[in-house]
Amino acid sequence: MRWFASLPGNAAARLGLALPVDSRHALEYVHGFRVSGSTGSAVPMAARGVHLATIAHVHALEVLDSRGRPTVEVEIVCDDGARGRAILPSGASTGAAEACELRDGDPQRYDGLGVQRACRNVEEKIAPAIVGRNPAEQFALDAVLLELDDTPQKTALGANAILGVSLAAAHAAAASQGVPLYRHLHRLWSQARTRATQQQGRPAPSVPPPAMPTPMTNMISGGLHAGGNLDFQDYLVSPRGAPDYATGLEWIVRIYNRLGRLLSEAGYEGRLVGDEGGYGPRLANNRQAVEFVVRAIEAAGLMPGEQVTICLDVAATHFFDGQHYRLAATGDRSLSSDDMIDELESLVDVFPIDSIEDGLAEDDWEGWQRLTARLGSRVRLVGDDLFTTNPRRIAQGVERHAANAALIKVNQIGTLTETFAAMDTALAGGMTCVVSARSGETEDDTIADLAVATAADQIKIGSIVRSERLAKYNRLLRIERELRTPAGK
Ligand code: 2PG
Ligand code: MG
Repeated sequence: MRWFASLPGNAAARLGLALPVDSRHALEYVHGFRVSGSTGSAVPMAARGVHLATIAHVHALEVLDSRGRPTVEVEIVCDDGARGRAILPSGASTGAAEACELRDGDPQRYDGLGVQRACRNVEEKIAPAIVGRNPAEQFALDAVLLELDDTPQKTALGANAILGVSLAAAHAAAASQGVPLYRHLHRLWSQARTRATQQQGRPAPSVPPPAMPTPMTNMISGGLHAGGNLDFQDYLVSPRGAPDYATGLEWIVRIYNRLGRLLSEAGYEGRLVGDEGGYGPRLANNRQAVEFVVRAIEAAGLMPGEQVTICLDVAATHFFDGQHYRLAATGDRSLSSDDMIDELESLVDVFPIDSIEDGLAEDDWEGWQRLTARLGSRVRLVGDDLFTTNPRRIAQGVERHAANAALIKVNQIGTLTETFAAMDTALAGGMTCVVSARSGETEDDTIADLAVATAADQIKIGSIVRSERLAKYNRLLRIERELRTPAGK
């Protein structure tokens, strides 16, 4: 039996489903079949009297995100009463290769940012194609979505419409099976990795069980996320030495509070915050921002570098003019790629920095190669705009030795299946993964479960204030308790 037989041809090929999946593991829960017996023969669950939920209704609603901008919410209701809901995030410093966020462009409503067209696409174009399907068949469902919109950046229906359905289906499937979302996603992730390795003839990966990621948390915001003057977008901390997630979170909050006090005492803004909850002071330069964060770690009674490391999201694309990197905070300096690499190296030499995201612009591939050759053995070089969670761009990075880690943002690519493909490509190429929120967020906490399910190295949610961020941090606290608690307690 070819489990992908019911997929539309093109979509199956795009998702890399050209091979029959015959392993016991991969057949489990696929298309309503469970493997039974040592021979691995598939027995339809329906034939054994197990009811398979099907999608009965798909609703879309225009709601608001943390910046007060419209975004898409999708709710899927199954015939067994199970429901799943997802609300889409939105970026400010976006990469050019990101999937399309479809906006209405009607200046009379929300300054053109309305998403009513995307909502209509969900209810009028996508819903008829997926009603009656089992939401647990994520790969088949995503293949249908990709068949409906086969444009490279999902410009026909909008990635906000497509991803809303893809994620809401996962929530509905988890609810229908009575399992936490991270368990359901872990099962899908295992299947995705098995399938990819079979297709590419790689040795089967060992897929670790669900595990807590280390947070990477915004302390000071600059760039496009805050009104200050700093060129770099995020100055973050990561509690690498914390014994567990809950302890790490307490450290982060302590550092954040100490930092606010230090900034205020020095006469800088230490209360008002940027889009992601980081402080937005007008400091003299990028270096001073890092110095403040180091002092805050020390003021919290923690050891910089040992217990807590510093991470940067330079977001260099937004100050690259095609030729030069224009650093305004430090006297309007105009730097070449090599100057920029020198600048980053000089920071790594002095401060306990172990991760730099988007240190160079999204299409400066040669620069990225030199940056990776120079600093790749000392720090994690994370591609965000560079990769846009796109498996093809990540594969290019692996091939060219550009970056050694991938930022994973579900709305940059637009389906769960493609997100898994991006993560698989990164891991198979020796990169680590950082699951990330966007600067525009909501109460949706899906990425917490995604990071746990895939045992991602780190998660980047923004700061530890504002409830759209805390929804994820708090979800992680609950998951950590669940993972520690024996079943049924
Ligand atoms: C980033 C993200 C989150 P945005 O650059 O990593 O910090 O920002 O969502 O604006 O792209
Ligand atoms: Mg970034």
